[in-house]
Amino acid sequence: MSVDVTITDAFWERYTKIIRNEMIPFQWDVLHDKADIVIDKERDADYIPSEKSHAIENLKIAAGKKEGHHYGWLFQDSDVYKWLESAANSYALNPDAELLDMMDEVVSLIVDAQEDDGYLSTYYQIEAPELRFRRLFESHELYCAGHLIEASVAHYKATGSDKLIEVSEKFVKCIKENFGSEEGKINGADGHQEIELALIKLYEVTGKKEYVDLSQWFLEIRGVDPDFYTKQVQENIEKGLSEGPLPRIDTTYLQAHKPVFEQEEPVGHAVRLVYMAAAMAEVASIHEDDNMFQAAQRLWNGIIKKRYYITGGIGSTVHGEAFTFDYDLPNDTMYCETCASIGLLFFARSMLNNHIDVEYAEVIERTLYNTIISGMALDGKHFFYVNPLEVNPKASRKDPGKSHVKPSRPSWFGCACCPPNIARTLTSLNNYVTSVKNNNIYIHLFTDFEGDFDINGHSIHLSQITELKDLGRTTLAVEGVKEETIIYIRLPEWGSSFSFSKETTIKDGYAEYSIKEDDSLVIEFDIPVLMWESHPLVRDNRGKVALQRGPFVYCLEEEDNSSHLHLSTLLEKPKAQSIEDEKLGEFVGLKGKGKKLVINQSWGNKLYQVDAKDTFEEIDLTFIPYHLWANRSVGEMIVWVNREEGM
Ligand code: FUB
Ligand code: ZN
Repeated sequence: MSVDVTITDAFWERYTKIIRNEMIPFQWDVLHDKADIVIDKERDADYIPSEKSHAIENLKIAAGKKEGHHYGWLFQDSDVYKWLESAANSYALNPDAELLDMMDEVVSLIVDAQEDDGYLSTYYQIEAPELRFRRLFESHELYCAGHLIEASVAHYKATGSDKLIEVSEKFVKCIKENFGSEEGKINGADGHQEIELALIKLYEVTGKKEYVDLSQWFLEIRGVDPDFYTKQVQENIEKGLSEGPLPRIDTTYLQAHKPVFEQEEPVGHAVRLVYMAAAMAEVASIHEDDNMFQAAQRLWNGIIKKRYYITGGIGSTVHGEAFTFDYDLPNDTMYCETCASIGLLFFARSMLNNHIDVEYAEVIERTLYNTIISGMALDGKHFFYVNPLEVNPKASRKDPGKSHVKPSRPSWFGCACCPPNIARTLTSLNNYVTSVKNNNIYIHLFTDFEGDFDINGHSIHLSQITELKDLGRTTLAVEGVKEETIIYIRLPEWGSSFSFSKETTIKDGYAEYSIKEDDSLVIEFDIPVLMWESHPLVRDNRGKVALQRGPFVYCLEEEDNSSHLHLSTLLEKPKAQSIEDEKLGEFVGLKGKGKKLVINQSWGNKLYQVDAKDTFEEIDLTFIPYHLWANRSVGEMIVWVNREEGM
């Protein structure tokens, strides 16, 4: 069943152009250590390698083309693979010779760096071949293999060349020779999930079921023996391959504390959890494995119902880049890593592959239009790793507990997982717009696209044009209809008063539109400003609201509203207003009346006062879409704003 969707929306074309014209060449320079930039540590810690990327250089050394040592994280190779995937995706959108040359250079280097038996991980090749696959709690060898596989699939789809797929298949053969339940093989999974997802993609292009089986094996072996990783290290010490003492391995951080079927709640490192859960949902859908699906659904519920930010971010703490506990959603110390929201996007998409539920589609939208694109600056050359909901630049500078909360986007990071992850994700958004289930077509996203769908052996063409100005409007034109066809169009939760030009039935958050011949449908609706409140147990948001209009969550920035944003209170529901800004471009802002506490003279030099009399001044508040913040100046920002009681 083939589906071929092209996004034609100006909103997303802006991003794909920035990525092609700015981000991909910029990241190429960084990976080649040719960019004139300062690399930031993602948080204050001496051990973070931030002098240079060295990622291409590591591959050259592994390939024997250069001499030297490995530099960077154990997973530095993955930066190159993600870059390659984004270049391939971008090439698929708009082929150009320059990009092809750049990709060819990297592909040849990877081919040359691969060992004869298929192994590839520059750190272990250069520095510690004796420890290959022997320190899986931290080695990231299969994580990097996963990114290599994903790059090879994208490269094959974009160029038709199977040069890199061959590298991937050779590596997977090596992995299969080393891992498995058979005597003498390694009976465990990589500490960082990723290969599980990638193997599904490899299956999709090769048709080889063994790759899904291997993915399932990795998922199911995880956590069966929580001591697996410690035993590996212990054995290395005993064999004289490494020195003691034994590290304390937190298996919860790796989601290896118990088998996935027994994991009742999302814990540990957020990116790992969602990459794993996405793979679980994929395997469940391919193998129609309800047990696996239920396990994935439990993790889903644990995130979305209790550990999920309004901006689509996840991960409440920098410690272990991790989940914490239910309703613990601090706004100014959180993590909300860009990669974690990207992983959540994958998870939501994979859940939709099992069955259609509007909640999965809403999460796709919320992550994408808010945290994920907040991860990049509009110049395509600066990135957030952590996406806060509240920032005070002074706190970021002076409070060691907030060193990870950057008030502006750095050019690059010692750990550069996020920048190329954004690039590969935003160049493959066509995968998130629609689904086909039981020969019915589902449209999840409110964006312009053209698509060809193979339904019951014939091709149906859809084109969707959307408008999100004063009113919402979507126009759907359908061609090639030969028999009754049902199209479901998601009615976003942020719309109201929907009207339809043709007969439709509303079912589970989607408008059901049944047609027997070519036709078109216009849906019109209001786009009210939504004032979200949090569950009362979210301590940080009591008495506050977060605003949303359309798919966008909004924020206040110091640039428009002066400093001490925490002293401002919203007095009325703001109104949408078109804004044209030199740096931000054209967008819909929100403007409304507010009041601001005046720090009156009675405070003098006092820190505390009994019966302080509050006085306020009236102010105008201007909100901008969250993803646009930190593109103009460095200043305060808040998403959750005080609201007047009874408003
Ligand atoms: O460990 C590889 C990547 O680095 C993770 O996915 C990110 O969270 C960062 O820790
Ligand atoms: Zn990241």
